[in-house]
Amino acid sequence: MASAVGVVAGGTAPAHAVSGWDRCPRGSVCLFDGDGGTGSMIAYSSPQAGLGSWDNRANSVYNRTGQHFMCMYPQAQYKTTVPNADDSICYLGSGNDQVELKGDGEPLWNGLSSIRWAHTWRQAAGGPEYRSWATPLVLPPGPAQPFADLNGDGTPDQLNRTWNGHLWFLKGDGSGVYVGSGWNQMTALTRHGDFSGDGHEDLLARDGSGKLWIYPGNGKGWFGARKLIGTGWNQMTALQAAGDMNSDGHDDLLARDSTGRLWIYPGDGHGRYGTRKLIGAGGWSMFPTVLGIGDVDRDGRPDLQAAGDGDYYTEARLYYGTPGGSIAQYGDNSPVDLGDRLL
Ligand SMILES: [Ca+2]
Ligand SMILES: [Ca+2]
Ligand SMILES: [Ca+2]
Ligand SMILES: [Ca+2]
Repeated sequence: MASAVGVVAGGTAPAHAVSGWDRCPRGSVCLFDGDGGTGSMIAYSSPQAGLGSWDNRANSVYNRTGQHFMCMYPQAQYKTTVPNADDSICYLGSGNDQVELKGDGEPLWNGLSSIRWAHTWRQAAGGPEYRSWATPLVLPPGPAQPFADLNGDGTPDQLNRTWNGHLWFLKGDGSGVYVGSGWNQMTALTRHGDFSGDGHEDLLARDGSGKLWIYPGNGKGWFGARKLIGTGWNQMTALQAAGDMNSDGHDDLLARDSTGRLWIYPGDGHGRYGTRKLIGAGGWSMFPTVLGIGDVDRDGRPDLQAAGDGDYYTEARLYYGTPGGSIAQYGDNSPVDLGDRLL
């Protein structure tokens, strides 16, 4: 196998040679035919659907890849012995994990035959790179949502940036459509609005140098050629599009600066922004998340949720959009206890 490097222990060892687990090169998963990293070793740099001469031979395994998720199977092709049998081992480790395989009662007593590791659980267990997501409701086709509907089918959809910077469009049926690569260079991404004025929802992205780009949506879930909106946006610690906050018919952008103030940048419907207006005088830095959640009170103006980690629970505060394009906190100053719910 091209990616495998066989190393045979024993023979004439050079002075100060590493031994045991330490023989395993960084970036590799190593199999040993002895316990505790002893005996012969083979190192792999990529997952193995079959182990060749190492089939059923390993007694200990060292995941030194830095990738936290690994699954080990008793059959080739990442299969268990009997369908639905719980005789594979999948685990979340540190990415630097030493595993003994053949203790009494261990699932892999009869031997390891394939092994896979990845940055995400779903990939290690054989799922797709993108997050599998399906809308809980099957709705008839309807008009496009005010936002959160990139393909205009009347139902909200998602974008998923994976660990390696790939962007996927998830339309809500469990499938994923690959949009492109290189998205990890972006330090902020936000959608929820038609900023170019063509009726299709767009994506805004800030790169590492502080440039803010618009990726115009094509109405099908992916994007046309990007255009530069402006520079200097890396002074902002959060960017969030939340819809048309000031009720002028154009979707707007919210930005939090490093002193915790919240600003609205009114969109002009052509991918540019007018003079910003302060809507939060300070204190917004306590919320890691500022989220446009749509029109909660159905007054026609989009509303906001701000959420952060409290001492004992996730807390969130709801802010209603007000006439004139500002916001007002719902209720008193107490945060809402959301328990462990996700937003
Ligand atoms: Ca949709
Ligand atoms: Ca657009
Ligand atoms: Ca507006
Ligand atoms: Ca509202």
